[in-house]
Amino acid sequence: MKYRFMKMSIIVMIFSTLLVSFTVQDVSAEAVPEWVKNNALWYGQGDISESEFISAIKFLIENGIIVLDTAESVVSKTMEAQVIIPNGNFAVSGSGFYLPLNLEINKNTKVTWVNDDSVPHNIQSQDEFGKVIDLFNSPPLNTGDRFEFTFEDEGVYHYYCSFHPWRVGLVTVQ
Ligand SMILES: [Cu+2]
Repeated sequence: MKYRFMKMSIIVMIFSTLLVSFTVQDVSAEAVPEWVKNNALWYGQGDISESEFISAIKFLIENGIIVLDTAESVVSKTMEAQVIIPNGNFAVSGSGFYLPLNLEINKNTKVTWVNDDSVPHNIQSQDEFGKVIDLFNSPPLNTGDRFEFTFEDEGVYHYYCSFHPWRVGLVTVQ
């Protein structure tokens, strides 16, 4: 009898921990189905397996009875990517291409260009015909300077450096 009381205490502890670590919306005793409550008891008594007990918890999460705190922050999290302007990028000949030359990202990714070259560069957005457009346009970036732009819409975006117009790059947003 004492052993059984201990098992019940453990179940209560498990559920208390779950309730504290998750944001629980409209928690009422009625929201938790009877079979889930029974599962907790049966699990404590060793009548059902751990995986069966976990399925019950999963049911509560999938049906919005237990709401995970992290769900919203994952969706709104901004992704990040980088383009390096490498050393030697200024030279007409040579392989100082933007790294990567065609950056492929998802929507809502913040792209940071970093000037790793020994001379200033800028980033000027262009249309598909090479005409400068007012979308993402940086001031001159000295060595070590950064420029950021967040791409919110799908498409293929062209850019170049007005000091070294032979340097062109692409950002493809899916
Ligand atoms: Cu340049």
